[in-house]
Amino acid sequence: MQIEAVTGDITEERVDAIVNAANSSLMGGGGVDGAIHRAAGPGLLEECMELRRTELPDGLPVGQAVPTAGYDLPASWVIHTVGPNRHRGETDPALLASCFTSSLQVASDVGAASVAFPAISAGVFGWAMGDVARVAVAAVAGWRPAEAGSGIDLVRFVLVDETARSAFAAEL
Ligand code: AR6
Repeated sequence: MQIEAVTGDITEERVDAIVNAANSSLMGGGGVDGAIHRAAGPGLLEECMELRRTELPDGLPVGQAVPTAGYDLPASWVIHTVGPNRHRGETDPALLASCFTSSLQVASDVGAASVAFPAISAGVFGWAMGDVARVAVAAVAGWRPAEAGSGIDLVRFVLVDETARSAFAAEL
């Protein structure tokens, strides 16, 4: 599995699945969540509302992941995960690592071969970029699929600027 770090806008990534740094409500928000909902169009919010009505009446727990279609995005899938919020005292790196491993498992389950991640929890949720990079790279590099035969061959971290990219590159 190739793992790389680039600068860019994750909504433009031509990969099978992009990961959204969402919140438990799945109703959109600011940051990368807002950008993904804007670029995907209204179908994404409709599917998220349907998920809330059916499988997730209490919302998506921190550290877990759920897939939707990608709608108007180049990516076929959006995998929504909820990072730990440092401003709420959620400082356990295992919760952040779980966002990455749960998202990879969901990506594998839907048959994605390439996955792009943002720096989950490094924005509104208040984690330092260096901490996110360390946890993210260790989690992805150490991840093994629940069953043999995962077809994921590319994981790309898509970061907003060169400072963030170099934090990830240092860990890689
Ligand atoms: N492409 C790649 N990275 C981006 C993009 C983009 N288009 N836009 C922002 N980032 P954040 P969080 C970076 O705040 O900390 C939302 O309101 C951003 O610069 O998006 O997990 C949700 O609804 C930062 O480095 O996610 C939640 O309520 C990183 O993505 C809450 O924010 C993550 O920042 C989640 O907070």
